[in-house]
Amino acid sequence: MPKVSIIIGSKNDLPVADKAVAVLKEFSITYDINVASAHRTPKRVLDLVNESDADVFIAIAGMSAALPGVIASFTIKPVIGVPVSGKLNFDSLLSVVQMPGGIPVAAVGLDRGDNAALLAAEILALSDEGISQSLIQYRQAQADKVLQDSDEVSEDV
Ligand code: RP5
Repeated sequence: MPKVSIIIGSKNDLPVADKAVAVLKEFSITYDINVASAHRTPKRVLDLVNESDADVFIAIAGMSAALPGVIASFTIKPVIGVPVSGKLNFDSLLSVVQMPGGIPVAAVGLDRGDNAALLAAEILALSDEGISQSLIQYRQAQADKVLQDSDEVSEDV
């Protein structure tokens, strides 16, 4: 059973994690979620990664967001980093994106827990036909919505 592990740096990051959870539930993807801080509980981060049976990690953190990179340093599984918005925004964004060579993190936009889960689904879909079909349907539904929206707003004056 494909699985995603979500780790948030603080309970205060939960609203961003909820966006990821909503998508994972929509695709019936198994997940777990834990709070662990790269700065406050580094040993716990290591233990969570070592003991995890997940295929993909989603790491969500704000400020000096070391969490995604630290998780990536402990595993060769894909890590998707979600920077959390705050007073500055560039702090977490750059902390997640600007990884040194050799330890990549797949970064999504500020607070984009939804995109992180979709990217995780795309990774899992490489070896899961059910998730692959769900993604195709999801894309079609998005396209249909755009056309429906266009019909609703279009005017030909
Ligand atoms: C980060 O610092 C957490 O991911 C959170 O986004 C931010 C602030 O943490 P709290 O002080 O709100 O717990 O490590």
